[in-house]
Amino acid sequence: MAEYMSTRDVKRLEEGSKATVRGWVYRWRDLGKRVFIVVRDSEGILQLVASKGFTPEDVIEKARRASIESSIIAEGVVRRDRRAPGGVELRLTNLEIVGHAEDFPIKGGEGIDYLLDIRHLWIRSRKLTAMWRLRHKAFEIFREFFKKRGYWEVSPPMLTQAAVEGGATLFEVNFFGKKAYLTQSAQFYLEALIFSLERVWTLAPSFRAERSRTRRHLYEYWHLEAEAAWERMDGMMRLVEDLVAYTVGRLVETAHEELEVLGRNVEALEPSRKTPYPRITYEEAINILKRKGVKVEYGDDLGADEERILTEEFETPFFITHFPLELKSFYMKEDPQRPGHALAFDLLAPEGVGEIVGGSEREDNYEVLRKRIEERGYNVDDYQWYLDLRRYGSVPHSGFGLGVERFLMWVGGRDHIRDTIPFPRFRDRIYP
Ligand code: NSS
Repeated sequence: MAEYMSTRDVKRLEEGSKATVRGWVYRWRDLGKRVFIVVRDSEGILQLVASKGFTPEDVIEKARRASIESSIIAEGVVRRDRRAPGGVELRLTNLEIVGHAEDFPIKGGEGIDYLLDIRHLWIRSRKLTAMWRLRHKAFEIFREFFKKRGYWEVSPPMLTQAAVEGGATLFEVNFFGKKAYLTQSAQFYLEALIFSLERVWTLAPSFRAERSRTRRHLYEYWHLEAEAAWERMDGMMRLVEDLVAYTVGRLVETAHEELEVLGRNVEALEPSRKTPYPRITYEEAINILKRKGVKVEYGDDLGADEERILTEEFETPFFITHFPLELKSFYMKEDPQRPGHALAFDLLAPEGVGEIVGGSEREDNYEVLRKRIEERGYNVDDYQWYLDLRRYGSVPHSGFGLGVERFLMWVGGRDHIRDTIPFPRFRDRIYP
């Protein structure tokens, strides 16, 4: 039985070593005396060469029939050659075609709608594969970070009975004849869990029936959320910037190949490895926009366009704080120093990406919170369990949510969110 090696490991072998690899035909060229195959596996690509005089005739014949995307097992001898991708090629001694591929429907240059219909095949591309690997590494680093900080990982429900972030983006589910919803955020469940675990986090899907179809909105996205008892807004902002700077730093160190395949200018990420990140208030943000000739007034919400213009002012992520209360969610605490303003923060990523994190200190007083729920016209009964948390040992607390795909858009240098998740749910498609 042959020992299989990854294409990456083959590149570390000495000239003349024997190796067996398996993967899929990525490129193919027949030059008569020689057939070149580039094979790809999860670790990268490797050039295989079948040449007359070295490779047995029947193996050369098989190499001729190895169509693009066929799965193959190849045996050969390592040769160092500057012209080969990665500087190494394998001179074939044997080849098995395991699964012959029909004419592959992606050849390059196809339109986006066509490609989305065959997403299940498109996800094999080198760029997208680099993104899945980057994503995996980011998930690992997030977990590492929270472990270091003493946060407990918890598992909130996906089926819920009320809105966290307003009714407009709720997905309704028929729950045995009753109305239920897909979760918009784990926040309220995390808040319930801090009364025993104090510091908790989770990484789970969130669902938003967004009205706006933009390049940064999904209907289903992965949400990294954390909540901490005793923590005030400032401490939570420090946690968020540490998390982002740590993750960016570790990705730059451990994912340079992925970032290179993605064509990311890694230099641009360097400044973001250092904290603190700049902090501006909502009012300052409005003034910057006005100075830049944008038509906005104090009290307006900041949309994607305004955010993009603000990102021109910074080369790292930056916080916007102290939004007018009515612009933000009902559960946010009012700043006693600045009545009418929320102890809330957004973190915006540079290079045009915009908001990647939303967080706040939470209102921890029963009466105040109840009044807020009523003022917004929500049904108090739906939120009774949430209000209860303020009746039994209430505690100051804060938390945040980071949109994983938004974060990957920035780090991976993608200008559309669909490039950051294998099967994106956006526009009106749920296929494949
Ligand atoms: O609505 S958020 O701003 N805030 C919350 O959901 C809080 N309840 C989180 C918390 O404090 N635990 O969403 C948080 C982030 C936001 O900054 C985006 O990065 C991301 O979630 N987000 C999205 N990403 C992709 N697609 C959509 N539709 C989307 N909506 C929010």
